[in-house]
Amino acid sequence: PGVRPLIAGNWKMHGSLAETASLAGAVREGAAKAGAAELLVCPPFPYIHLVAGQGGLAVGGQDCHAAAKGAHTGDVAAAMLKDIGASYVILGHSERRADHAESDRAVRAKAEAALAAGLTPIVCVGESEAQRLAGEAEPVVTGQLDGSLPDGFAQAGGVVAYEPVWAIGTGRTPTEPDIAAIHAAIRANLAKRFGAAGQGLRILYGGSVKPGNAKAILALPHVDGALVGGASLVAADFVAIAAAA
Ligand code: G2H
Repeated sequence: PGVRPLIAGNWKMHGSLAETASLAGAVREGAAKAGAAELLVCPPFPYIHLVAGQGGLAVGGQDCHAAAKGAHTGDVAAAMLKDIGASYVILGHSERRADHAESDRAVRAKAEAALAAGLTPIVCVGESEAQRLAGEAEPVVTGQLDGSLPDGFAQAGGVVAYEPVWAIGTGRTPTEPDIAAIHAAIRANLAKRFGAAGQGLRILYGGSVKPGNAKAILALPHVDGALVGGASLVAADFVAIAAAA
């Protein structure tokens, strides 16, 4: 019952042409074992075309620009991602918020561009370790949602990813009750803002998801999938995570 889980691999800035082709092939071969979950991989921009359009796997970008086109050297438009076969785009990942000073407002503008191009945005939110220790995780996350999600988000089936910054690539994760508490707060925020449409949106957990912890995390209420970094670079691990959903 409920929504179809989404298991998304964020390949970040990893892989060569050859490695990407082989990883995508191995994930595709393993997809049969992934059960009911929807599988998504998000390669670096130059490799998206390698993976897209071959069936079995949805493909997404890791960012897009807020403008439809124009003089923005080095940037990529949402419509370009759509054009080469992407159906999703990750937006506002904490690494982009940190490396490129992306604000909630900027993320919202990008999400609007994604919706206009027919891409499903996966908007990332999450507290820092200092915010967690100060007991501010929940207001930080709901504040990011208020600022980052555009009005058309729910109607388009947008996805939220909760990624505590201190759990990313560190091997540390919040406790199960802590994950459940934030996911419940995200659900309440979505329901308050979007009504019934907010109830059916998928909320992913991200941050050091591995085959060993996936089952427990994915069984929590309001955890509708995972955004997986490091473990998504090993096809067998990624497929095992999907099988746990
Ligand atoms: C969090 C996650 C994927 P990892 O950034 O977005 O990465 O699983 O390596 O913590």
